[in-house]
Amino acid sequence: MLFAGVELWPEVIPISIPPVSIAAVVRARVTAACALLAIAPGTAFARLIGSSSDPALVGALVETFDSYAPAYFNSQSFLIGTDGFTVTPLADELHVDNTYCASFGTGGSCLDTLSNGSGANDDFDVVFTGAGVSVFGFDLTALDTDWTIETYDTNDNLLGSYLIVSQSPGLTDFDRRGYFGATEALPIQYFTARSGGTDRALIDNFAYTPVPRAECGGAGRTRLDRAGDGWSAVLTRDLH
Ligand SMILES: [Ca+2]
Ligand SMILES: [Ca+2]
Repeated sequence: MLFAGVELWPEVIPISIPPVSIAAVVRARVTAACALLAIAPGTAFARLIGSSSDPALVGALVETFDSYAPAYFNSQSFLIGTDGFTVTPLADELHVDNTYCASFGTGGSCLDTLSNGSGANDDFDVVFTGAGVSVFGFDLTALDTDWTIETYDTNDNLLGSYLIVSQSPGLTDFDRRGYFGATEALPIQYFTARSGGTDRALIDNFAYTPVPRAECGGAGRTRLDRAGDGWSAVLTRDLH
């Protein structure tokens, strides 16, 4: 283009780009995350966790039970901040013990499947707080009968079923040590532990990773704040 004999740079035609709000981006990401959580169980991620050093447990909260004095209970919550889980036997009681944990390689207090006056009591449920967990695992020792663990989502759908075989007679005495955990395609809201008999076993160093309580399908909580001349987006984690 020439003007009065002066050659100018080729005309630059401004392109009108509709502003894309960060709000829309965040909403899209929340929607994508919710879609990911809706993956059918068993199609991805679901697997047994067999060691406390499994990469899936990196950053997990760990309940050592050490802050709890020995006591029997019908139902007991174990919390770290607002996150945690509640252990409830199907009948009778369970026990926080500090006598035998160290003998089996853990320490302090641990969860003992012994009921006050009723012998071993190893049928119980564990319900996680909030939106559940993405993974959990724990030391399991002194196990002398088979356990079946079933994991469920918040809608009571079965996610996974695992058989934990007795540690004896393969292992003896204080060498009866093992680890069990699981991660699933959907958040785990609770699991059930059912025994093939009645046996006294110990659980310690219970690791779990809470699922952020971002709401899906209208239940989510995304906070968008207008700051100064531009949008700042804050995806909050609902911890109540
Ligand atoms: Ca402990
Ligand atoms: Ca036992």
